[in-house]
Amino acid sequence: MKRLLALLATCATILGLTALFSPQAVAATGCKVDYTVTSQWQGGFQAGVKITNLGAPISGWTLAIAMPDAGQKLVQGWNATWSQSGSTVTASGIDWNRTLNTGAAVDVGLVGSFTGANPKPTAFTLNGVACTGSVDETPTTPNPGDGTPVGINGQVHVCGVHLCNQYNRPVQLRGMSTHGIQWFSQCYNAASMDALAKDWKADLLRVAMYVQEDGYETDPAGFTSRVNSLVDMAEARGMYAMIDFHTLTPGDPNYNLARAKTFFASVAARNADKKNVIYEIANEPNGVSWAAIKSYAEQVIPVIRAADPDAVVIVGTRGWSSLGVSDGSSESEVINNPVNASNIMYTFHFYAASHKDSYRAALSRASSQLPLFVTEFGTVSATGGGALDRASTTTWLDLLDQLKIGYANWTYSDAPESSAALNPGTCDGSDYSSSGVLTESGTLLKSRISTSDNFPTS
Ligand code: IDC
Repeated sequence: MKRLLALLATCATILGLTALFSPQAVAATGCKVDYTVTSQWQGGFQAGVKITNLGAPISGWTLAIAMPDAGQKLVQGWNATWSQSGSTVTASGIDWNRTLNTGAAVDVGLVGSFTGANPKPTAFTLNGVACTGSVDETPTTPNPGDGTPVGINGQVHVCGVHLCNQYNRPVQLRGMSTHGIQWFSQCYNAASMDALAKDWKADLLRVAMYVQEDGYETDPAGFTSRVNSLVDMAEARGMYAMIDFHTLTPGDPNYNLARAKTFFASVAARNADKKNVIYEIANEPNGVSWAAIKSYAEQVIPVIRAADPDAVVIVGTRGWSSLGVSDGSSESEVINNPVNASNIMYTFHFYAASHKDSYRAALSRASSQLPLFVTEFGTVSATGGGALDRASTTTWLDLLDQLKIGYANWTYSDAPESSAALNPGTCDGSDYSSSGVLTESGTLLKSRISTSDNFPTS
């Protein structure tokens, strides 16, 4: 027996399988870094950095990125504390990503400037240990041959009451909304985006950027970068990205008019050449008249059009984007007084356990008159919690499918609330694909979204 083991061990060594037999080699060591330049412009760039811990669990980390010279300057970074000394750029873990178990990964990112050519990193260390690494250039733009939603449909536009693709044929985009990116940025990384694109076969990622509640107003430049980075991650996987200016409290979008103009001028200029971006200018106006919402829209839309003339813009509606129904009004206030702009759609939201037949009737009536997009809905009550209402959700989704109205579900996150698609704790790990990570709501939505799109191509 001993001889047999020795023989096996020798064969294993020859085959490079020593780890199976030698206890010391079982624990992997070191780290892996994937550094991706997600976009680059004259004198500047943005990069995403995925750090995977291949060693023992660590409760704090510092990544050092060696640049060939000091010609590259860190401008800002996110998801870590960033600094630069000479030609070394460092990032240290923060509260929620400080602990990295074996195999766990964290996504951070930076914006930098450079003179001459953009220098590429030459080495990475994590807590002083050398990492294996890869440096990728900007991902290629989706094209028709790649079979992705953006590759097939290209730049979308409004045609009659529908959203149409590059062949001028109506399409329904089905996908998921992030939770507030100020709270759940750990959920949006390469692994979770891969799962959304490949396993869920989602067409769309809605990027919910709250303006208040520790959102955009606290760090305009940082949130703008994070939104852009998610646009790039969606683009790299052929998904549309809906940039949601997530106003909620206060409900009058005019409170944030100046911020909206600044934000949209920036993201529209930066993303003008992309085909995958849709702008949603006010999540859920509430306690405010349709006239005030329309006035806001007519000031923000020209700012977007000036930078990105061909993108679809979606306008929130009265009563938490219920077309006025939750305020005792109806879609007729919009039909009788539409926003003075072309290539726009109107928002309709519902939460299946709270909003039923009267809301479905309003959506059905409106759908023959107004281009509509369900940019957010829940399978549960309007609080985002409570029991999943399977019957109402199914009735709603069947109706949206029949009317070819696009939708995004609240939320692709592991928030501890029943509207979330992922079980609590999922975003601390790297598995977003197995069925065990899905909540009841996530299981239902994945089964709906992953069915074939059959996008028309002629
Ligand atoms: C909820 C979140 C919850 C968070 C709250 C804060 O689910 O975790 O504490 O926002 O504002 C909406 C909003 C959306 C709400 C969601 C559920 O667009 O921001 O998210 N909802 O209440 N409209 C109807 C329901």
